[in-house]
Amino acid sequence: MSTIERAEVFVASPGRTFVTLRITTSDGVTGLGDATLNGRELAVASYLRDHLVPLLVGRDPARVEDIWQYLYRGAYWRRGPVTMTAISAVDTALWDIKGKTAGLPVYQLLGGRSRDGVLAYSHASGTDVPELLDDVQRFLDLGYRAVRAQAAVPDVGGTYGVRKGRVYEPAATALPDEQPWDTQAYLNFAPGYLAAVRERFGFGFHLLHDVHHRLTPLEAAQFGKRVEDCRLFWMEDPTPAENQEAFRLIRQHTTTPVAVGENLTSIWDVQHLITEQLVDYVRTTVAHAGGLTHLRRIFDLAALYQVRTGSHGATDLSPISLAANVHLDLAVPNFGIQEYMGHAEETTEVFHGGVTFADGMLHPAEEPGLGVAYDEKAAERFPYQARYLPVARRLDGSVHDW
Ligand code: CS2
Ligand code: MG
Repeated sequence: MSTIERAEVFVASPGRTFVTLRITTSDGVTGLGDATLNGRELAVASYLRDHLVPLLVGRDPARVEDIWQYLYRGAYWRRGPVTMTAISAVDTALWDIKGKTAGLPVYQLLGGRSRDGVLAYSHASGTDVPELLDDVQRFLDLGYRAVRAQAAVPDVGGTYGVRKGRVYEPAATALPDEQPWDTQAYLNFAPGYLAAVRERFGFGFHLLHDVHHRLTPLEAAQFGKRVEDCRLFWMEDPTPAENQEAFRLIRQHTTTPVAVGENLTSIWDVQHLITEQLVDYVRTTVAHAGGLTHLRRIFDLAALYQVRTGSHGATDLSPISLAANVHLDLAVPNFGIQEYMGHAEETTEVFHGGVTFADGMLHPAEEPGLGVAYDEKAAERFPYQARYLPVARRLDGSVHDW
């Protein structure tokens, strides 16, 4: 019987910081997992190195479910982003190994292809409306059939989602950048630029928008109502989702579809959102919601309630977890859409292979496993750099949700 011989944790910053787990079996088969938690990377690296790796060595790598249950129930302290990101990385690496051992791409182990490709959306943004419209045009020209639109709100330095450079990277400073936020200014401005996008480009593509946790439930209901004529594919994270009941109010007032879950890390965190159909898309990911083993459970629960998948796929999810998500996206019956922001040049020097984009859709590699390789030698050229996500403050100086 093959056993887990070693598990190594790599922390490097090729374009941005990534934490990568590599498990090697006694047969010499390796599996990769993404353990990146934006702004708290070293916490997960330590959780893996100091607490999980000693428990993995010597185990049977084929026992994926058993190891998941052992790491989840055996911790006593359950759930939360650090624990679940660490478990996600182990789980993903074991599925990679299972695919390589079986000689099959991982999607074949998940039920095989249910669709020809995985519909993708990317991020158009602008420091003003004309720049946003040009950026939407750019993504349509690249073949995207779904585009997210975010524009800077005049005089509000803390508007979420406005890219500087090739890819949007919010974790950009050595300490949290405290940014001003004005909800009223956002509510006065954002519906207008979403309407301007529809005005210019029509309704022949999916238009998405990320509110990014900024509104109260009532403000979110008002916003959703205001943008109904824009026929959004979804409004994302309209209000913080710790209080799942808050979404009942939004549902009572608007038919704008709702997407939630990128920062939620277990089935229990989305249980009522799904079973009460308070959301239309669940955004949980392989990277942070327990790997393929747990994410598949979330997606199966969602399928019972006509909730579709819409996994997070920002730059801080490495090519490993993005690839794993696309393998699952390809197979699940209730797939909705996959976020795809792409990665920086430096990132692709360290992570080789993974998904390909063509004609608006993503495709996983056909080789056994997940189809991603990690070049630790190249990674040495990009030593770890501490980076934090911003913190938002209202105009009166009090902390707001970023
Ligand atoms: C965003 C992310 O991609 C998204 O929908 O919410 O940019 C998010 O802010 C970052 O991934 C947080 O690390
Ligand atoms: Mg988001």
